[in-house]
Amino acid sequence: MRRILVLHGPNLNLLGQREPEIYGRVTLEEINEQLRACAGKRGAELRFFQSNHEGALIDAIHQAIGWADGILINPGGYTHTSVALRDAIAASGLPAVEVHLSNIHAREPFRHTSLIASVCIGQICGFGWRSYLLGLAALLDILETEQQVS
Ligand code: CA2
Repeated sequence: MRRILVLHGPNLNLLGQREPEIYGRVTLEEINEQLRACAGKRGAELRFFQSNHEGALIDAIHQAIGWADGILINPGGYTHTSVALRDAIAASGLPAVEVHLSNIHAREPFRHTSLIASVCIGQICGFGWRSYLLGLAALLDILETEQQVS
């Protein structure tokens, strides 16, 4: 069974309650439910963690070492600022997929740069809550393919 740590960065706990024109009306718990359903169909186990604190997200990555096979992460605003979060993902050695609700490349210039992307397999953005499902599917596909090859 594949085990995935799902990480949600700062302010994502407000999803569905504020700025629906940018981030939609779906709540974080509804996204987690969708992910749980998808993982269930594929025989994967998920752990969820949301924090508004950089260090707490880093601690969660450290704690996932030895348990998780991969990380699905929406780093929120830390995407554009956090060398420490980037270093934690790299140090974990875990395959990670970065997801965003909005198309960060079509927004303000400061959102065009991700410090996280270069330590991830890839980045999916712009599909609203579906970005998470696409990211999970891609991560599980890659983990399953690796198992077949090795
Ligand atoms: O599009 C995304 O998923 C982002 O990661 C969201 C971050 C933003 O800083 C990134 O550039 C792109 C912001 C998350 C804030 O979430 C809110 C949700 C509801 C209301 C207010 C903020």
